[in-house]
Amino acid sequence: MTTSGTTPELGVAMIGHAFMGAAHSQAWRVAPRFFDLPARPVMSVLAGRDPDRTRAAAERLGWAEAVTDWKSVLDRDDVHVVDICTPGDTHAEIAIAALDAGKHVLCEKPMANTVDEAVAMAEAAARAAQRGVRAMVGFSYRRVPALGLARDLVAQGRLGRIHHVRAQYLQDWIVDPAAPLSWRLDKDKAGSGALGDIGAHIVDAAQFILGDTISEVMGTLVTFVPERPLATSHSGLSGTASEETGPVTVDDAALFLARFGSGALGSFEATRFANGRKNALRIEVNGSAGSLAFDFEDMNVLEFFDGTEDPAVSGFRRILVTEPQHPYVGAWWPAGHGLGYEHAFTHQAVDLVRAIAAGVDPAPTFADGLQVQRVLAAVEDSAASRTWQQV
Ligand code: 4PW
Repeated sequence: MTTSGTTPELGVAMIGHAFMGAAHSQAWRVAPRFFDLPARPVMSVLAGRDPDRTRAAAERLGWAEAVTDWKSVLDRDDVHVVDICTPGDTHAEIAIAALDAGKHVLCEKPMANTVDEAVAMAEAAARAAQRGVRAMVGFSYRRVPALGLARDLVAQGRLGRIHHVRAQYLQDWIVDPAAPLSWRLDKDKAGSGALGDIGAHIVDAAQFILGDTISEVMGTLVTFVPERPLATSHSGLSGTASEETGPVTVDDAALFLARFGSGALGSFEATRFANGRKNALRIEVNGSAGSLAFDFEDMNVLEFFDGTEDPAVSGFRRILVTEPQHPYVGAWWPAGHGLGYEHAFTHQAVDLVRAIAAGVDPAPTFADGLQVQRVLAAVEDSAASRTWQQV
């Protein structure tokens, strides 16, 4: 951190400037304006491959400088945090180099493309932590206030002993066979398909809410459309299709059963073929004393059933998670005004800055990211062998 005036400054270098880069830029820009932070993030430099596109993105998203060599940011004294928003195939190299150079790291999910890469990253993070350098994985949905409240209710014992977790992440952006081959459909770039891109989010969300980890899985993977038009350009999740086609090398959908350490049973479904479902991250938890349910398409609501109430008047109730008492909400608007997709990224930036200033490891750590990677790998092994696999 650099001290200028009374509040120390935390220089940020972001690598990558597409969909996730835009979400992270918004977070860095907004976090110090709404939250009382112990250090002020400064959007110092944006790194990307193409000079013109990187310069244009830096201007649009609010970065002071643009560079094309990400390694150059590691030598700069005004850079304290490296924020990795690139596809998964580059996460390990960038994160390990940044941590070894003494920079704090925020890395988009899934943390890596393979367990071996994730192990090396977790080792680098453990080495760095001894020097006060912090590393965090960008599982942003755990920063949605309703999921924070869900975790609090479970931790308070309001659900009793947990029996079931039912988690789904449903999207439909490639249900059309003419949708182009984005990098998210390329195993070399993305590691896996729906499994790693969105399945990783529900694995993290479920483990976060329960405060428990998955110990065993049995799953299957499917690729419904094995060949697609190549993409000539990318925009958000989609892009423009060319005449030429290429193979889809990842899963379109992933389905698996899971056993948690506590004995709870889970079912997980991640698909980009759920026609009509745009970003439905859903999770239902059933315990001996109650249940809760969440759907990201109605993200300011948590449904809660209190099984200890008089059955004559009990039932699921919709809690509007927009009160100042709810996680993160007090920093925003008056009660009832609601938050959106981008706020979770702001909360993520806030938690990282606070952890760096406090000298503690920010959750989810790289060890947590490695554990999720092991779950994903176990699902792939299970799909290949058609057997239960230990995580
Ligand atoms: O991280 C996720 C992405 O890779 C996002 O939160 C949603 O799913 C939107 O795109 C994918």
